[in-house]
Amino acid sequence: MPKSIVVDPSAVRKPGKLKTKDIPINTYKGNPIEEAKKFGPANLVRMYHDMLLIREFESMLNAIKTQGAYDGIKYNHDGPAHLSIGQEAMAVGECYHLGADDFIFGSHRSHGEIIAKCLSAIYKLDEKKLTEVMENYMGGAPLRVIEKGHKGTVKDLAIDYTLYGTLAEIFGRENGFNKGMGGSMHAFFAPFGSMPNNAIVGGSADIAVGAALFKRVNRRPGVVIANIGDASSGCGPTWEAIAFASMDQYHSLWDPKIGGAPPIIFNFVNNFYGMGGQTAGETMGFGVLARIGAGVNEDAMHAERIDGYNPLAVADAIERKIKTALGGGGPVLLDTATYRISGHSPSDASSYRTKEEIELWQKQDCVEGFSRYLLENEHLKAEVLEELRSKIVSRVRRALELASSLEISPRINTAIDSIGAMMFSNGFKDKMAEGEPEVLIPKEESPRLKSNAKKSRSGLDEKGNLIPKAGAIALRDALFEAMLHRFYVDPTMIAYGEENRDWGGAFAVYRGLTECLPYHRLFNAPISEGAIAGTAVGYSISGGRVVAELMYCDFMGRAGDEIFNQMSKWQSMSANVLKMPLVLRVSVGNKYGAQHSQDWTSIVAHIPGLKVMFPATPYDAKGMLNLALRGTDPVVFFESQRIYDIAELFVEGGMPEGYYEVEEGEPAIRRRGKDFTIITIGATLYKALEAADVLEKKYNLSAEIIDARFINPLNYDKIIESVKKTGKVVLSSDACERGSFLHTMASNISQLAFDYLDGPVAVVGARNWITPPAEMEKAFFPQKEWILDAIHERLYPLPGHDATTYQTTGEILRRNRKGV
Ligand SMILES: Cc1ncc(C[n+]2csc(CCOP(=O)(O)OP(=O)(O)O)c2C)c(N)n1
Ligand SMILES: [Mg+2]
Repeated sequence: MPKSIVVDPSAVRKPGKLKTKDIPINTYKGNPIEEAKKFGPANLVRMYHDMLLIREFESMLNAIKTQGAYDGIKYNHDGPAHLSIGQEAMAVGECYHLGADDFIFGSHRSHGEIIAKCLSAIYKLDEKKLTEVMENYMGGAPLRVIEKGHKGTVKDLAIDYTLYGTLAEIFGRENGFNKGMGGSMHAFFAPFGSMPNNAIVGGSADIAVGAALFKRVNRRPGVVIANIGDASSGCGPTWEAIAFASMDQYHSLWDPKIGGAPPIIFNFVNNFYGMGGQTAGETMGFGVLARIGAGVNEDAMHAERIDGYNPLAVADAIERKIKTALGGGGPVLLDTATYRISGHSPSDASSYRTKEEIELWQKQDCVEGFSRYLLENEHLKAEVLEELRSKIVSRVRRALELASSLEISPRINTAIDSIGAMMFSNGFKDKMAEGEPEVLIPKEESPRLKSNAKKSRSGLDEKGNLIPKAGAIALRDALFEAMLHRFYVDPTMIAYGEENRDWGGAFAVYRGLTECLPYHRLFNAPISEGAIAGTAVGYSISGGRVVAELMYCDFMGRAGDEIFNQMSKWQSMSANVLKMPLVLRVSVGNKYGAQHSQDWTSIVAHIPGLKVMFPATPYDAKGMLNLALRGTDPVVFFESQRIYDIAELFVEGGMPEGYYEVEEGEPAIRRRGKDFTIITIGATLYKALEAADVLEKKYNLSAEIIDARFINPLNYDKIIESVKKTGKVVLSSDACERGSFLHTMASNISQLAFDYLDGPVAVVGARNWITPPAEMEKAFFPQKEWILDAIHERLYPLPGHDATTYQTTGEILRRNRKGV
């Protein structure tokens, strides 16, 4: 418990001096004799081969982009090609000591890293394993192309396979490693440990930390490296990733047998430029990037600047840092100094740097420099070098020939919605890995379960009267039961967020979990919403189930990229190679004013690739969370703070004790009726029921109340059936009306059931204002009167009804004119 770490005022207030650790700069001293002994000539030549292969591969892409042809093969490539010409020594040196179990994540400029990583894995794997990987990947489709007429060893074949799969991906072909769904900036090949490359600057930082967390928590072999650019040092998510990776708790609170901090190395591929902005000297203030480490922890993140123009200096650093990271002493920061001779992209005129500067680096070119080193030290003869070069050119040429041909390498068939079929993995798995979940006590001994056992599972007694709140199981208990169940079934499942542990989770949903789970399965995260979501992406795509929590959905703003670009897109960008069993819990607040009380469902619904759920009853809260926690898709799980303490009022017998799931995408009919259909999302359900009571008692009219509960996917069948019966529809939720998901529903209902509608679908959302403080909230969120008045003004005049709020079409026009 953190209570064991006493914050002692006498220690805190004592004078002293903080010392920072020295950060080494370029300390590698090359010694050709030692290097020959350590690596052996064959491996040194191999490194050169890999660098040259990357150089040729990217020179080919450069020729294709700028001249439309390479070595007589014409091709027009519409997509991007961010080349790393000049940076090859960094990639090859880094990957030399890495095997298939080690992961690297990268950026938009990662073709070289993919090739270096795959080749390094190929050299280490035996032929049987290589064949198995190639035969199984995408049903062996890319292999069938590259193996045709291939002469050479299985390792040779695997190298050609890597070039072909990568290039086909860059060209957007079905035989690409990700069926062409990623393209140049997102290409990767997971079986050899080349993990997603991210077109969002710094995007890989927190995802890589999540992958390292997965390895640590689940005791999996290997280290994880985040290859991120020097300019990503200005990105908030990069800093959040560093914060998350360097938490004290890995050492102070976690069981030492877990092994310490996640094995992560932040490798800043420092080419001294963003696109056209120079980091040191212009956009950043660190002078030397490695200085960042000094501010993070006592170890200064074991930071070092290393010479990225010498593959042996890079290999040396990685070898040493792997030990630190695997030993739990990380995180590690490397500032790998390099230079891209090529422009940011082939169209870059390099107006932000001088010709002289480029020439300075060209004179020290890492590929040429290493060939001189090999020749001088007699590891390679000039004729052999020429042979090597021509073999590489023919490899690259063959890959281009095969990948550029539309007959041999077609694109996927978009006419049959094959991209749609990849938006979700739609898998269901009880546990993401075999093994027994690590827990502190047997499930039956959970104090909260015991206390739940004393409460009524229903909110109503036998006579249908409301049971006092303290005596009935509430929605927050339902969520707890779903969480507890999965924690005791899936050994990979972890949960984290702010105040998740000793506090009991925001709004007491997790109260009682601390007693059941060790630290590494339930912990407090730093106030780093981006890293909370981003690490969860990394954890889940590495094979683990995770629940991340962001307290208020308003805080999704802090995790915008991680939710909207990463969580939503990696399954489909990987062509479902990756699965994402990730549930992100967020709540819709109230009482805390404008920055804590907005319903952001529409924003999430708008982004393809996310499942979106919003239960409004305890039965659904448990059944839907159970469903989400068995799935392999990313789910944004909305909860409403207003109803955390509500008990089950709809299901006879109340919320079941045992396990059950709610059917995905199916709305729930809460009350039958024939005159109106009122559809709600979230807590507005209860306002709709109040309105329905008035309709019945005062006007003798009945409303069918439908709780959508799912936003995506959503099956409209029950809704259309209801509309056919009533002809009149009101939609209501707590989200601001403009752009709300209700309008998507209204539009769909109008298109699907136009012939059955007696009038326009009425949308009753919250006002298009800031949420005012608690005392004025009723003027903001939909109330039962708004629903009644909207019916009266827009659908069906209620005899003798006096409208007390403004719901007329004239008012809709006025509000839109004013933009409120
Ligand atoms: C979040 C984000 N902002 C801006 C961009 C546009 N952009 C693409 S690459 C780049 C420069 C990145 O520099 P660095 O991280 O040093 O990587 P390098 O290009 O030098 O490899 C920028 C600004 C982006 N892709 N993502
Ligand atoms: Mg850069």
